Amino acid sequence: MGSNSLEFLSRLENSVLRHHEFYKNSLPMIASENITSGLVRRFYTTDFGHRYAEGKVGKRFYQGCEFIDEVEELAINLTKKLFYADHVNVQPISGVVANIAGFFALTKPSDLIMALSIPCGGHISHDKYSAAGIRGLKVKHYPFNNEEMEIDVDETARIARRERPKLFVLGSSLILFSQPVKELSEVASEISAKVMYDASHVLGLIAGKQFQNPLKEGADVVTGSTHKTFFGPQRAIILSKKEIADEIDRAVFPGVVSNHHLNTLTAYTASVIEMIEFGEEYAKQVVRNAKKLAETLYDLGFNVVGENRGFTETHQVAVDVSELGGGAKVAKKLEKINVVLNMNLLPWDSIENTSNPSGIRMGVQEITRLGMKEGEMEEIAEIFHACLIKGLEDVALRERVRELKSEFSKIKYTFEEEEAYTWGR
Ligand code: DSN
Repeated sequence: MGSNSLEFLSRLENSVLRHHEFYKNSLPMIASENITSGLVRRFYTTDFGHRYAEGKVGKRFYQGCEFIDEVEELAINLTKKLFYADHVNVQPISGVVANIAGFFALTKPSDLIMALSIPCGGHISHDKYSAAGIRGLKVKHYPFNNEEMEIDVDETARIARRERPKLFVLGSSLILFSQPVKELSEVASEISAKVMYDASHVLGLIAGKQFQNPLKEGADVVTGSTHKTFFGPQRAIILSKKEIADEIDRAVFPGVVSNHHLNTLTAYTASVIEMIEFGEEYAKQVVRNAKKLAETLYDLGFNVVGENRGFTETHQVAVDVSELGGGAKVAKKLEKINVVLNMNLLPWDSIENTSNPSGIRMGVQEITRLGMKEGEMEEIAEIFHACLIKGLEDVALRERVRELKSEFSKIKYTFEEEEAYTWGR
């Protein structure tokens, strides 16, 4: 091997090792991430990842798919059981791809849809900037009650009866509470519209029966990425009513997915088995932890969002830090002490305010997977207070984070606990 190649390999390995070391010593609190178990990681490295399987189970275009068909069929059947879904498609390779497929199945270009604005929590793919935009849809935002952090259903119904959108998009990226699926499904059936719920953030909480199951409340389609509160690799699923199964499947293939990254299919299937076994216990602890973190932050003087409704019913906590310098400044300050989260627009922010919005958003799903409980949430809130309000030294606080984390290095809620952040030989 040439000396340049050796040098490049060494740089590559060094970056990866330092990344792992950083996460080992940090509090990973990005609300859209999670960690996978050793079991799921083993299924991530199967030969399936070198193969192609276009089409449906039993109706492929290439040979060699016998065992891939067995796995995809198992994934479909287990997912149906877990979510009480009539129809399941497990092929989307990401949440945005699942949403694009949903839009292709349920709308035509230039149709009007209603969705949450990005400051009110809507995902970028629900809006004109991304998936809804490339489908050519017109997007009207729901009226939103900032105090209650919820969609104004009566006003939405009035707008919908007048403007007759073809689709209501629910589910969001900033999601603290359940949403009015039942109410908007009733309005939708009055005006022959459909309801699509993007459950990416709360999929594991739904599987664990700790959050609204949108299908049971009348949604036609549920999309969701499988790696936030769910135990899977980065991938997605679509659940739907039987009567729109064909439209969904056609929109996925040949619509927006060709091959569907089959090593992540095997990993996903293993994660569904983990969810069936451990999902309920995990989801309960996630919600308990988020509530405790939010309450403690509030007691320490932080402006925690959602006070009127008990702060949160999900894995997320949002804090308005505009008086502490804004989301960008606060998120960077926390990163210096190894706390990883993101700045976030809040409903009272302008969409233009992306460089330093009012808020920070955090999720407790990964630290819960590592076994943290209410006591650790109190300690984390104290660390936030010491860093952001008391202004204590970064070095001492980084050490406090490292010490706290050192007791939580293994992945729980799985069949065999294994180290979370080790990699390599
Ligand atoms: N943007 C991600 C999130 O953090 O919610 C989801 O795609």
